[in-house]
Order: sequence, then structure tokens, then C-alpha cells
Amino acid sequence: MRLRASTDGASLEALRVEYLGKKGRLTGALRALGTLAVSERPVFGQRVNRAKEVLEAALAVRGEELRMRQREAALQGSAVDVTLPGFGAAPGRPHPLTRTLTDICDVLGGMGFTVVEGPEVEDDYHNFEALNMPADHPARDMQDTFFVDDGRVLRTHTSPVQIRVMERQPPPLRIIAPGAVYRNDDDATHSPMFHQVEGLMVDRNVTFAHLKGVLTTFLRKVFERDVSVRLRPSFFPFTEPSAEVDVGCVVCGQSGRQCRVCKGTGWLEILGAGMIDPAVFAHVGYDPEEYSGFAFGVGVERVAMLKYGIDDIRLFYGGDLRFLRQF
Ligand code: 2NM
Repeated sequence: MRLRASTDGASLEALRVEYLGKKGRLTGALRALGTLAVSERPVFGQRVNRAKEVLEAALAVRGEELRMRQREAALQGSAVDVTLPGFGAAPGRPHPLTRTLTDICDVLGGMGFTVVEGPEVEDDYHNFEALNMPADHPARDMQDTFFVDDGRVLRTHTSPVQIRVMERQPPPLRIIAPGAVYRNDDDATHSPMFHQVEGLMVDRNVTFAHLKGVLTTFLRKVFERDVSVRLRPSFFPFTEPSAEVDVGCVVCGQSGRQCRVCKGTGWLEILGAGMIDPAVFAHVGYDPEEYSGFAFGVGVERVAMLKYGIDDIRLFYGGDLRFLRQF
């Protein structure tokens, strides 16, 4: 009865002290053992001890019962309402340049090109000499080169990566070299560090028609529409013939009317390309009589700016979330 009546730890403890404490009733009873006749002592002692055991067990059971009840009450009080709306997750996303670079590599990867990489600090030989730009070649001035030390430079393009691959691997070859490149130039459309993807295909009987076909397919996949493609004659020291490649303006749909992106021309310059100059093949030990190849280079920032209508390259590097969240 009194066990049932005690509803908390304190009253249960009071009950324990009352019976089993130093001055408790059962303890008292044991102490009284000495006043009994010797013959009565064992039976009495056994009964008192038995009563103690029963009481201890009952106290333990009731104690556990009360602790359980307390826990249940605590859980009730702080119950979780699973119907409440959750906290919104705020996942990040790839930077628009990362996305564009990945898209370009995915498209060319799907056309059989393999990604290759190389150093950003290059020697003069791989960045210039092997690409048919000997010392004092006027084309070197146009590159706005950053010089490091020991005649080394920050690579001004990713072509040296392709030179390194050709040095160690015979044709056929179908590779792309994506990555950061550096030129001392800084305004709304030029950044001292920007990104390029350069492609190279070398085999027997590779022609300018292959170049045009690959680039047309590539550009239509990257811009996700049936853009027109136009080639204009140009010059690069490492290709002959060379071409600049335009796509029909993706902003004004080639109408050119008041278009700030194509400046009313209806065309956007997007790529440089050409057939590898035999002088380059000579440097890497390829036989120009047996093999031919085409190469092209595309600026990742430029593709992203044209595709998304961005007019200042510096927006890519500012880290402004209001800009980045639009992608
Ligand atoms: C361009 C334009 C034309 C090019 C050449 C080479 C190499 F290493 F194979 F000779 N790689 N990329 C190349 C050719 C790049 O970018 C505007």
C-alpha cells in the first residue's frame, strides 16, 4: 500500500529509510535479536532477513516503475511534431565557369576526345619554341606573357600540354587540354587568368573538312541550338591554314538589330583553329608526310559570357552570390 502511495523518488527513499535505514524498523528488529532466547534467534533472524530481501526487491521494482513513468512524462512534454515543415536545405551549385568547362569537356568527350593535363608554369620551349614561335618571333609579343624565373613562364595557352603528349605518344591522337592560362591583360572582356580548352586530332588523312565538321557539331551541342558556323581566314604560328570561327549570334538570333553582344554584326567569334603546321610536327618527331592534324582553342569565359549574356568577365571572379545564384 505505501509502496503504491509513494509516487516519486523522495517518498520512496523515505520509505526505504523507515524500514531499512540505520534506525529503521527491520534494522531495529535485528538488533533486538540479542534479547531473545538462544533457541529462538535463528528462526527470528531468518524471518527478518527474508523480510529485508522482499522489501529491497519491492523497493527496487517500484523505483524502476517510477523512473520509467518519469521518462515517459519527459518524452510527452518535448514530443516532436513530425507534421511541422522542415528546415529548407540550401545546397550549393557549380560555378558557371565550372559548369561551362564541364559541358565543353563532356561534349568533346562524347566525340572521342580524351582529357589531358599539364603544368601551369611552363618552360620557353613548350610554350613557344615547339609551337613554331622562336625567340624574337613577333607573335610572342601578342601573348602578354607573365615571366616567372629561369626563363620559365605562366603558360599563355594549353597547347604546351599537347606538345608534351605528342613528345611521348605516337599518333593517332584525339585529346583536349582544359585549364587555366595567363596573360597580362585586364578589362571587362580580359582577365589575367582565364580558362581554355584546346583540342587536337592527329591521324593519317585528317583534313580541314574534319576540322569544320567536328567544330560545327561541337558548337551546336555546347550552345544547345542549331547555330550557324562561319570560318574566316586567320593566322597562328602553329597552324597553316588557320581560321577564326564565328557562330550566329545566340542573343539576337543573327538579326544584329541593336544587339550589344554581337555589335550588330550577327556573328560572334568563338574559336581559333587550323591544321597543325609541319614545323610543329617536326619538333615532336611526327612525320608530316604520313600524318596530318587539326587543332582548335576555345575560351571558357567567352563561351559562358555569350551563352548567358554576361558583359563583364570580372563577374565570374567577384564571388557575388546575387550573380552566382542566377545559374
Ligand atoms: C588555337 C588555335 C589554333 C592549337 C595548336 C595546338 C598544338 F599544340 F597541337 F599545336 N594546340 N592547340 C591551336 C591551334 C590553338 O587556339 C586559339
